[in-house]
This record gives sequence, structure tokens and C-alpha cells, in this order.
Amino acid sequence: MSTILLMSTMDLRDDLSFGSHEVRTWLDAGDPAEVEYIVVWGAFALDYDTLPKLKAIFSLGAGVDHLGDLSGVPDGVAVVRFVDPLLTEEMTSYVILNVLRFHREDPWYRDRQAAGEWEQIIPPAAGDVRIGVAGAGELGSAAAKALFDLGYDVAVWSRSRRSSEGMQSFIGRGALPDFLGRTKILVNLLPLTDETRGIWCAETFTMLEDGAYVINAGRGASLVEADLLACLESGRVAGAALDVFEQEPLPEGHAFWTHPRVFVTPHAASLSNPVSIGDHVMRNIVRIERGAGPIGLVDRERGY
Ligand code: NDP
Ligand code: OXD
Repeated sequence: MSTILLMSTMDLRDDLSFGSHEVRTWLDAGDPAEVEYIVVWGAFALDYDTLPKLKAIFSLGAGVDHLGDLSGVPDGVAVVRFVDPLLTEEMTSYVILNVLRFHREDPWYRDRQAAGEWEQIIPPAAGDVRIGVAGAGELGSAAAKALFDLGYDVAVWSRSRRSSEGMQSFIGRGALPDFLGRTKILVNLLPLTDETRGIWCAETFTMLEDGAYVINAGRGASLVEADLLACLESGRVAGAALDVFEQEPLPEGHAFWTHPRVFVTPHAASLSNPVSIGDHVMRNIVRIERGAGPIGLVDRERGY
């Protein structure tokens, strides 16, 4: 049995189950010298000198940007992100929902409905719709594969080479213009790092096919919202499905709330399932106690 410290602004003890492990919260943390594992959502500042037994910090999400600066985490302490088939499945359905929305001209049909107009347009064949998935990790590669299986012309973009089952694979910053130049529907599933902050901006939107669509389920800070609004205004970008934002919750009165070409969801593309989190943490504790590497180990150099 290990001692887990659960750090979150909400008391999640009733939602999360960690079996027979002893779970403490910030309010009843007891002696920090006994804590072996931390499960956390949100930025934190810890005095690691008071945590000599700490073995791992588990993020409650797939992303770790919310944890803030990880440079002070001692080398022997693993930072572990959430990896889970259900999380992947949910993200895949969010991406498919929005790709179909744009491919099948749903915004246009909604306008026709509002106007009471009976009009039809023949959609392009899926094979003629070029989708670019930025981020070919756990979530991006599954979404890309599902879209590929639906017949779309899918390419992925990542930092290092990925096998992509017949999909085109673009690697590194130098390949970004080519990747975007063949993309009609951009799906962002990149983690937020120094390299990806603000990556989707006027310059990169201009590289997309004219009248492209943007789906952002990665992180809000990867996208410059003012630039997207300007590109929606000019028609350079025809529509966007946004799940994540520069500021969350999306502030009252923000232009996205009422924009006719923007589809807002409240950071709900893929929500961490509490049962899966419990399983993930407990399975990883077994691995760590056996001396094996945890699943979801974060590379602190890369930042994801
Ligand atoms: P992974 O770490 O498995 O994958 C990240 C991918 O991004 C990898 O393919 C990686 O390349 C690529 N990448 C990272 N940096 C760069 C870069 N500078 N240039 C090009 N490619 C880059 O992450 P996940 O797929 O599990 O999750 C992705 C993100 O999705 C999370 O970090 C989180 O921000 C977001 N998310 C959002 C949710 C929501 O509900 N909206 C829910 C869950 C996650 P390489 O393969 O070469 O390493
Ligand atoms: C995550 C998220 O990172 O929910 O898992 O955004």
C-alpha cells in the first residue's frame, strides 16, 4: 500500500478510487515525508526536500502543461501523463463529429434551415477532402487512422517520424508549409510546449488551403484567437470547431460564443474518466514498484 497525495481544487476522493492505497488531500496531507505519489491537476509549487519518498507525479490529464514549470522536479521522480483507451475513443469521436460537420456543409444547411430554404449541394468525396492532423501521438494517430478508414485523404504532422498506415507523414517545422498547403481541415492535437505556443496564427492559417476549417482540441494557447477571428472574417478560414481556449472558461461576451462559423465546446472533447484514472494510477504504481517504467512517462526535455 502506498501513500497518494491528491492535489486538486476539487475534492475528488469520492470520484477517484485508488484501491487500498492511502489517499490524502492537500487539507489532510499529514507528514509530506510519507507521500510516495502525487495525483494532480493544475499548477503546483512543491518543496521537494520535504518529499524524500516521492516516486511519481501523475497528471489527471493527457497534457502536462497545466502543471507549470517541471524543471524543479528531482530526476528520480517520474512525471506521468494520462493515457487511456477511453480518452482516445472520445477524442476520436469529437474529431470525426467536426470533420463530418464541415465536410457535409452542416453550417451551410443550418443557415438554409434558418432561412426556410430547400437547397442542396453535392459534397466532395471523402477521398478529395484533405485533412491534416497536427500531433500524431496517442490521440492524433488514433483520430487520423479513424478518418483514414472513413476514406479521407489524411496526413499527419509530428516532431519525429511515425508509421502512418498509408497516410502521408510530415516531420518537423521545416515540413509545416507543405503539410498545411495540402490541408483543407486542420485538426490540432499537439501538446502545449514552447514550440507549439501560438503556432496557429495568421502566418500558418495563410498556408492552409483557401476556405479551410480549423478544429482545435489540443490547447487554446496554441492558437492565436485574434488571428483566427480575422481569418474567419476574410473567409480565409471558413469555420472552426474549438474545444480549448486562451482563457477557460471562455469569457462572457467573447466573439466565439456567438460567431456563426465557430462551434464551441467547453474543453469537453475528451474528459478523463475517473475509473480509468484510478486504474491507470494503480497499474503504474505496480510497474514503478517493480522497477518498470510507467506508461505515459513524460519526457521533461521535450515538455510532453
Ligand atoms: P502525445 O504526447 O501522445 O502526442 C503528441 C504529438 O504531438 C506527438 O506526435 C508529437 O510528435 C507531436 N508534437 C509535439 N511537439 C511537436 C512539435 N513541436 N512539432 C510537431 N509535432 C509535435 O499526446 P496525446 O496525443 O496524448 O495528447 C495531445 C494533447 O491533446 C495533450 O497534450 C492535450 O493538450 C490535448 N488534450 C485535450 C483534451 C481535450 O479534451 N480537449 C483531452 C486530452 C488531451 P512526436 O510523435 O514526434 O513526439
Ligand atoms: C487533458 C485534457 O489534457 O483534458 O487530458 O485537456
